[in-house]
Amino acid sequence: MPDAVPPVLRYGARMKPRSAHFVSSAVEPGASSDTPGARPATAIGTNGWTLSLAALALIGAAPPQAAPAPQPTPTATAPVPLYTLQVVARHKHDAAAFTQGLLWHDGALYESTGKEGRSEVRRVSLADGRVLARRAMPSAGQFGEGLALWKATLVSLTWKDGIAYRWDAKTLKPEGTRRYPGEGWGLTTAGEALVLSDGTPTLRFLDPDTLAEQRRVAVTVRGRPLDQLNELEMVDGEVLANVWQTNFIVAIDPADGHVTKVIDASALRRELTLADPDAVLNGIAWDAAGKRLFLTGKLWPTLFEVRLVATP
Ligand SMILES: [Ca+2]
Repeated sequence: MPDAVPPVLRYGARMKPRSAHFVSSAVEPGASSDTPGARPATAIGTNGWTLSLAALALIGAAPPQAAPAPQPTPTATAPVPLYTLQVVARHKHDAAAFTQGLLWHDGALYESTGKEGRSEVRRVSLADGRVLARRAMPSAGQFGEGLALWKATLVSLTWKDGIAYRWDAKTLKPEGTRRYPGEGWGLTTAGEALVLSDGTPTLRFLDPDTLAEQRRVAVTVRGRPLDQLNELEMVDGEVLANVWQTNFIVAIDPADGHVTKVIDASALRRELTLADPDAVLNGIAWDAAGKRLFLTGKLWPTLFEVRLVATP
């Protein structure tokens, strides 16, 4: 097996021979997914991630590894419950939207989209998927990423430019910029902070006004680092995160970063016959007042309202 296999896959492979078969067949020889800043399109097959993440959550702990991180607590290494989804409703979603951020506010969905020249922030009707208002990124060369709401202001990320844009939530009028170091992937609001993912296992907690870093946590599944965290949403005190290029969402304890739930959303992806490998699950919104959880993906024609279902 190539050394480039991400740690989470290696651990999964050690735990169960069947996982090793899937992992080795899903990774191209010589492909690297550990390169900082890289977003490999083909290095990791969805099957490898899928099986290994489920195995990691549910099967006994991997052999101890030499690791510089502090010893995880017993809670952080306990088996992680696996959930599936029940679809409550299906809504239209713009199949041309390369969804990077999604949230619910004031009776509508707000969405940020990616790709150079196609990156926007939008207000979207839940009832029919219509784009009610839209603003393009100021620079056509920028690749839009995550989106969060702070008071009456939307904050959107760019992938590699280190620039966050602020937008009036009512009018989508631009309200200036802020800087942050490193890449921007997902963003959500957690109390008095914004939480940013950047493809690594780290979640950064930022001052919502200045984006100065307040603190950070390392996200772990049973004590092992989990990277590729993408779109985020704060739901009932936990941070939900899409794991990029998989059909999995994890729930993360924002206090210490340990994964408390693994959610298998593969049924949604299966329902949509999408050939484009970029058309992955990415988009989580939570209507806190209505207790409604919405999921969609990049280039998906459907936005799902779902409920979590515990597996035996
Ligand atoms: Ca979100």
